[in-house]
Amino acid sequence: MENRQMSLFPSEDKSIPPQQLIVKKEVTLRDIPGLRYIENYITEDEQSKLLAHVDKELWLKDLKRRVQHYGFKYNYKARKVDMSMRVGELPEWLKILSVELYEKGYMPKVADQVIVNEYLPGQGISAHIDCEPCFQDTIASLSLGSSCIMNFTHKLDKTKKYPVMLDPGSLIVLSDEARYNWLHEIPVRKSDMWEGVKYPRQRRVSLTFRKVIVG
Ligand SMILES: O=C(O)CCC(=O)C(=O)O
Repeated sequence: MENRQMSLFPSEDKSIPPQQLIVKKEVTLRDIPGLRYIENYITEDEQSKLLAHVDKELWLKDLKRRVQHYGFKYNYKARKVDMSMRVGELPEWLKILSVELYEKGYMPKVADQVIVNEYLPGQGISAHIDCEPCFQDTIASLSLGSSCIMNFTHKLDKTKKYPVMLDPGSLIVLSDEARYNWLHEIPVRKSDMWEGVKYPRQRRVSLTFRKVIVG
């Protein structure tokens, strides 16, 4: 976001409005090593600004859900990305976030590829592990607009399955085991049950940051 004056992180600075002082809580899951979940990574205001950027851009409509690809186009069918798929630098509003993810230690390198996914109620993404030869270890995904449950299933032992509630404004980071040994999916449904409460889904947009392996 150009000229962004806000930090993504809470601060003691009394001049910062209360909305930006929401506590950022990080959760790691004992059963899924390498999975980090950061609540309130960005504020509601920052979500709205990011959504405004997203909504100015063109959507690709070749999947069941709409997507946008930045940096490199990813070929879902061939599970491939190479220099011929380079579509240019990340736009400034994504570059700022990529650099922040690196500087705050969430990603070991600055991401050079971002996929924006849009999920309307009733849309999801099937269980998968992100292409191993295409992208480096750590992958980070920012949720905007709506909550949803993401299920993690161990690739060798399908009885190991854990739902993780992704709140709007949260960040999820997959590295090591979580990146390579666990499938993640967003079930196709219109609402999620979490701790006995029903959460109807609204439009959710995610920004997923990756570092491409080239050559
Ligand atoms: O929507 C998300 O948070 C995850 C997206 C995802 O898994 C993908 O693009 O491969």
